[in-house]
Amino acid sequence: MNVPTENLKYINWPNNYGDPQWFIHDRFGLFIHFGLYSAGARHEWFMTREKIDLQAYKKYFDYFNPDLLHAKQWAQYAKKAGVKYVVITTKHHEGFALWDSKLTEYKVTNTVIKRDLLYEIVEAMREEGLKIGFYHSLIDWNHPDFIIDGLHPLRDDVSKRSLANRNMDTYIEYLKGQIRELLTNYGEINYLWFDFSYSHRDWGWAKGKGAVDWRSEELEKLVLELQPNILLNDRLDLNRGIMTPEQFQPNRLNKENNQPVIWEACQTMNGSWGYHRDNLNWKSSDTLLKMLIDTVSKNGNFLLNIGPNGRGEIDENSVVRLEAIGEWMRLHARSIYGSKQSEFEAPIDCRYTQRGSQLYLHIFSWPYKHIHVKGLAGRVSYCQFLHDASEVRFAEYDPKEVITSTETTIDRDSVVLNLPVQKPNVS
Ligand code: FHN
Repeated sequence: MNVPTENLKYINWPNNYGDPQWFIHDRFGLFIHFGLYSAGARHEWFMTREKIDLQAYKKYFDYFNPDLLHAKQWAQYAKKAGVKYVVITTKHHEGFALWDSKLTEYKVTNTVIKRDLLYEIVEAMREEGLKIGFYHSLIDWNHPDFIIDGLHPLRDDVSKRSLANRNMDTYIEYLKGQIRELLTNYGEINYLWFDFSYSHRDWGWAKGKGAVDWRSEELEKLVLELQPNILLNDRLDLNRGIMTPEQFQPNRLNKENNQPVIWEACQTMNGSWGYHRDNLNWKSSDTLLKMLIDTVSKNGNFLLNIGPNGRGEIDENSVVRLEAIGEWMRLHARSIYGSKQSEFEAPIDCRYTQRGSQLYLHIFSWPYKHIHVKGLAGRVSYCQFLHDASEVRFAEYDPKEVITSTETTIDRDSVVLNLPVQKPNVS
């Protein structure tokens, strides 16, 4: 495949992966964690954290009935929030299939709801023009042949079962079979988000299996055979694909060997990926918005998570934040879509995002008395504050007209932009 020139500047992006231009342009995605754990209402890991054995956990399967799930409503919230793609959990670590898999009885069409919810969600998102990503867990706490390891103490029922009876190769064939179902029966899938394995990166929390255990090369080959234009993240532990740091904001451009990589920060609204009834660590809309802007200012994508509850509803706390971000995006999406990090260093407590020659100054703290904008001399013909102080638009660069300073009084404060005359020392 002829890799577009833009990609050539990104290392760890194999020629046989899909063209990432849409991803790099779109910048903003919605992560959706939804499964049996949503009915448990206390984080998607509660089965392991509380050492609940498979038999006891089965009650969530027996009672799972998201009767208030209206996929069209989910899609409308996503669209209005300004996201351009969604990544939905097909199967999380619990092993429950959100689609009508022929390879397991542990699936949504065997629950009270009986419907293939993944199909409904995918169709509704597509109708809103959103690209489709599938999250798929390599880990499977339900499958009899999956050898559980990793961060948390083994559940009693697992340690009782002799590990000798487990055959990871049998599990990997099952894993490949379900990937085949997902990438064959649901139309074009734009992004595959495997989870999780990070033995090659020192991000602390990820232990356990790696590319050899997952037979990652085979999985990758199968995915690309079924969906040749698909993008993959880097959690097959092959050190290639979209780098996906989670729950933290890198403090600099993500690079490897000093070359930019394609990366995406995934963040929760409240510290829990799956619905958590009692979790009170909600980030404000303002904080989430700044994280989006900060990520783009560092040439990354922002994947914001929601965890619908066991009835299939997106809770009010999440809706409020989606709507607030959507209102900002209504005014300023042009500083996000198609934008990336600027060649200039932004003033303190500000961020630049740049789209072509259009520079956007995002002012994070307000009121602001003076902003000294360095290194733009000769590159800016005028600066104007649009109606919302979170965006200042520098017009097209015009080397002829140089302004040395501009004073613009805006509704909340006057701001002085000093534009030195020397040529920018663009490094
Ligand atoms: O263990 C999972 C977790 O539940 C969640 O799905 C996140 C999302 O990036 N990935 C893993 C590590 O935290």
